[in-house]
Amino acid sequence: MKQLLIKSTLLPFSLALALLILPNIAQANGILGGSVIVKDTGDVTVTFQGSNAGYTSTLYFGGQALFSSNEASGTSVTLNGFEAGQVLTFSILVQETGHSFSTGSGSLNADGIAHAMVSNLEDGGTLVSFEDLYGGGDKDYNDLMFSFSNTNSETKLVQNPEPGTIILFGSGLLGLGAWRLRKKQA
Ligand SMILES: [Ca+2]
Repeated sequence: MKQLLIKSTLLPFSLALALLILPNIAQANGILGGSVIVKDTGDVTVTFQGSNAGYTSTLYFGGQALFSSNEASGTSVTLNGFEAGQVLTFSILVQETGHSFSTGSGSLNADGIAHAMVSNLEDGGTLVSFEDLYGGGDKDYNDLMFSFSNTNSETKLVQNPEPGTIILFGSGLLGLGAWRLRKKQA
């Protein structure tokens, strides 16, 4: 009976630990400096997903201004005629500072650092989150967010583990805790 009680106190602990680990895994899914690559030959729809920035920025594709961050979230533009595998470089121009930052590696940016985090979305497509301060600022990469249909990020180095892995990990901790207690009691 005593052991049963101990086990039930360990369960919330394991769950809390698993929850602590989860947000970090989700964040690791984003690839800083990743590229946006066309998946299938055809169109790409760009949708503004919102801004947490103090500054107003405009999203550009080449020389073409797509939309500004003071427009409503959900505003979208469809770009036509891409080839599968084509790398698309988007950039933001920050109105207040005049700085411009591109997707991809930092080599395209004046401060030499990557400014865009690229995540693969579950339903296909990518989410790109920009940091809008020269030098990286607070590096939270959530100042401006855009989604791109029919695209992939180029690397799959870091992936979300299967949900089953987390459950196994959690129950493993639970088992370890119970084992330790059993040993103590013996
Ligand atoms: Ca920021």
